[in-house]
Amino acid sequence: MARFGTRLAALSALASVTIVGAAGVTPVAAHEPAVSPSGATPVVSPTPHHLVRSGDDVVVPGRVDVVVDDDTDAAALELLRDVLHDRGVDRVRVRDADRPGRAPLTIRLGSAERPDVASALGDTEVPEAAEGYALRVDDSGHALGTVAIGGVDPAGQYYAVQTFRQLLAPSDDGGVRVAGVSVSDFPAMPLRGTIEGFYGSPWTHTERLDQLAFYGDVKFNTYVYAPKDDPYHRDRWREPYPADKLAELGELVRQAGGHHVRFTFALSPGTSICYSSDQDRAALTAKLEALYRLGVRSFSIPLDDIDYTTWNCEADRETYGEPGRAAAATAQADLLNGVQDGFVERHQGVRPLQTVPTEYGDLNDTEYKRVLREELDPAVVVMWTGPDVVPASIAVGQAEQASALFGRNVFLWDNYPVNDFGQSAGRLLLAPYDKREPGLSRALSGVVSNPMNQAAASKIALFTVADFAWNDHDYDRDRSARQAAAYLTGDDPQGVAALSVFTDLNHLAPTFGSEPWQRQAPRLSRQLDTFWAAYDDGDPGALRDLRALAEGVATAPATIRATVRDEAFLDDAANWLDATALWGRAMREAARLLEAVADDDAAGAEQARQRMRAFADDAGAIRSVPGENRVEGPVRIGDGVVDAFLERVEAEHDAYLGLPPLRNVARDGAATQISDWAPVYAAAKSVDGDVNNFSTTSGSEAQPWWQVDLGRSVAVERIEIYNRVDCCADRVRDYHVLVSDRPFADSLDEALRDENVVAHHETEQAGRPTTVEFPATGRYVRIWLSSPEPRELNLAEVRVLARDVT
Ligand code: LTM
Repeated sequence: MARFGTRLAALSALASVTIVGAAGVTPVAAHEPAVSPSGATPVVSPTPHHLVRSGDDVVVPGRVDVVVDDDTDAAALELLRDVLHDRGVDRVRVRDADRPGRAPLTIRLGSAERPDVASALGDTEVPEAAEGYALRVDDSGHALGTVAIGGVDPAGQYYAVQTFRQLLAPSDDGGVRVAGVSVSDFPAMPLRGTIEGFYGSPWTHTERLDQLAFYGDVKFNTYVYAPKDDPYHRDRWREPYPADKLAELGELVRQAGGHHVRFTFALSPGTSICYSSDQDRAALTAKLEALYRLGVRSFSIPLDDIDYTTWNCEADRETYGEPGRAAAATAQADLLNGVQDGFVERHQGVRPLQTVPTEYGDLNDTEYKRVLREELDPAVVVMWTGPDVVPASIAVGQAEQASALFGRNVFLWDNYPVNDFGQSAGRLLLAPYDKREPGLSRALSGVVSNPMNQAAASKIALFTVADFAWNDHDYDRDRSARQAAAYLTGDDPQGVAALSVFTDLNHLAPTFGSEPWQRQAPRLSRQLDTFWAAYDDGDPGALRDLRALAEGVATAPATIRATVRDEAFLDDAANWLDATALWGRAMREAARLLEAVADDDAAGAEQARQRMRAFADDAGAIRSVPGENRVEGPVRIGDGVVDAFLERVEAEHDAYLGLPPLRNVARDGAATQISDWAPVYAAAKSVDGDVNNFSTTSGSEAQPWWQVDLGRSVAVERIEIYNRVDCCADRVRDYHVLVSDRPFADSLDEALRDENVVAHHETEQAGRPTTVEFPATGRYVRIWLSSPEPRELNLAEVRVLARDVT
């Protein structure tokens, strides 16, 4: 519990809003500024359904009485003690209602129906919903203050204390005050939390313990344990957990319970199960039994990402007929109904079984879904990932459709902010939850987020998912993101500002297509647009603003390291922070370059340009941490914004030097290669401006080549070769890069002998794009792989930078 104190210190500081007595009723406004101005209503996350000012703030003295009874929730009481202690209340007396009070402040904590709590709540409405609570802070009538904290159930009490924590703030005299408010609150979604359901390196035990404590803070009540790469969860699902793993699971179950989180144990037998085998069913139940003995009361049998059109045993053909979608659904329903009847319903306190069907990410009415709808026990909870596996948006109508298809309100498994797939190579996905329509709580039984392999770095997105799940109607993306930054920095204003620079530079969400649906670096790109407009207008303040912007980026990492109290977050983000500092330094040099141009200082401009390039190259060479991002790659920060800005600065410098603009003429060219591996890896993929896809030759060429016909002769200055982002960091390749005005000969040797050809031999530096400096004039550019292995060439992007006079 030692770390709990540290976490609380950060949490309590989060509530450092200035609260001044202001009687009157102020409903929570959806677009309220995150830092409350003096006298304003405090900002609480997740956003309460109803929070109004009910009176003046109440001083929190050094002595507080907490009135409890047997129904007071132990976790809520422990949290309350910690919160008070952390705020300097050194004498907390816990007593029952019959004993007289002595302290200047009395907190009544328990069931909202307890007479003394109900009376102190006055006209504050107690919601009916499970996990709801009412809270009232009152100093009226006498000099003594009262806080009534009443839960609909034990979880409600705990969530009320989480809200109380955020109502505390320093007062002008150096003491602490609690905001004079009345709160009626409840979760919109019954199930809220995460599913550790990604591929790649599972979270560590320490990370899971930390996550579970965090879930309590953000009012998540669900954690589904389903790491694809835990062998005992999926590949070797029949085998019992070894004793040490079981002991860890037991500790997680206890940690979850202490934070009102339901530890949901998932077992994925679908890759090898024989549905009709009594032995397999017994193995499955035995595994669930072992977890039940540890205290688990919630179970899931996910059947995602399996082949459902073949059987794993001949017996299934005899029992369920020829394999196919309908037969698969019958077999799965049979298995799941068996677990629901034979295990869940025969064990006390176990919640309805959960599953992920094999068709989980679409809205097509198939035979599979029809059979499941008709044959699956209605008690079984069915997950759905949205209209797609990684959907860009989810509308209420789509959730209603899915619920109709599965015959029950579906449980959303939202693949957000998961980063276990190719397009997120080298990325941290830090954009707030977005494009989930308010009103989804009506059509869903809940939402769990599938987070990143980096647990602590996922907290930013998870904080915002929790906000949405609790109150989807009042969800405000920007306010939630700001509150997440405040949570991580203990509301340090500089820390919040630096974190928002950093999250802006990593403002992406999981995306399967090539078009990101969350815009990268939206704020910086707006700021740079404003700068260029002012610069083009000759505004003398433009360069000053640019310097400030560059400074903000360059110094954000150090500020984050000084203010974020979550060491695990800093570890997860380390390489991205390092890269941000370097991009910021490159931007500083860009500002210097433009200043030198304005001062007609040619030497200064040239030196600044070289330093700018060097910082940018170093930033581009930083890679994700091996074993963290499932798909490793160069760390990508503000891509498409910062790099484009630096290119524009170079163009300004070129114009100053009287050079025609340098342009990537490959984008207009016709790309071909010696052979194609498959149409999706066509040569043209290397000139489409998207580094997420790539071209590949057939895999068996002795001397593979790729080329682009530029359509006309141009003055080539530089060629940049980008390898696949998601592989081969350790491979060092040798290239011959040739430019010619005439088509090339068939063999490299012959081509090199051609006097029309200008060739460079370049050895790739691991993890960096290869830059080949020319000049040469020509229409054709060819890249020949000259190292013997591999016998294929795969290129993400080739940029041919030419001084284009036309
Ligand atoms: O989404 C589901 C149900 N299954 C898998 C996840 O395990 C995986 O993390 C995500 C993202 O790659 N995609 C899936 O299909």
